[in-house]
Amino acid sequence: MTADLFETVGDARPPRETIGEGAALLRGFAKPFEAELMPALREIVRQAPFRHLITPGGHRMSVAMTNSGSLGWVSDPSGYRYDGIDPNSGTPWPPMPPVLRKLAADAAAAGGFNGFASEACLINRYVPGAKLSLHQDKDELDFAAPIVSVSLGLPAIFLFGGLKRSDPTRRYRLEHGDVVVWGGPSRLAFHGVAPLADGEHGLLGRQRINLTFRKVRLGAAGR
Ligand code: MD3
Ligand code: FE
Repeated sequence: MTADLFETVGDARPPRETIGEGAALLRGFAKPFEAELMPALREIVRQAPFRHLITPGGHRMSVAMTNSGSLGWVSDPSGYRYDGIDPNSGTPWPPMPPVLRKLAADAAAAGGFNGFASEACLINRYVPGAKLSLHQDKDELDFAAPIVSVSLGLPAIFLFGGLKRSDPTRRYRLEHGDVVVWGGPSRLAFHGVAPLADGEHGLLGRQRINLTFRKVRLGAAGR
């Protein structure tokens, strides 16, 4: 009766769910980090405020972004790239606080990837209506390392597709504290986020924050 186990204990959200080859959904994994995480994020945003990047196609993204770590993801009319310098301040991105580093490494290990040393933490902020169109994350040089994503605040509908843009997508509701580890063949899967529904979150108010931890460079140990 193992198939009935989750029903019998009344848990509709098992703690670890395999949602694709190399992709693990860890419900609530970030909750124990919450108390340390929130002030650390506030400090990053103080040093490098959220901004709406312009895509190479000239569109202003509805999601606002900033970064922490030795590298940050940026987009401007000349293209997408990783850069050690925040173009808004002309200074390095705020360093990755130990609590972020540990959350990413612990989650990666729980997802089956030991020794994950992330160099970049991209921080996305969604307000109601903001969305992220279907895309692949392929501006990194190291596809052997996973990407770890942490959802905070309002819930979002995450779209998870295949290796081709035209592949069908599955929908997952990602809630505050949920963590997903995307490695192996899932690393290059198309994915996106549906327009954020309005709501009010007890801790974060009317927004969703998503952290994505990335190892960018080949071979180099993350810093
Ligand atoms: C699947 N962020 O920043 S996190 C992104 O919720 C991004 O803000 C979304 O996609 C967000 O690039 C989704 C989940 C995610 C992140 C990276 C992936 C899923 C992924 C890389 C490969 C496959
Ligand atoms: Fe992405």
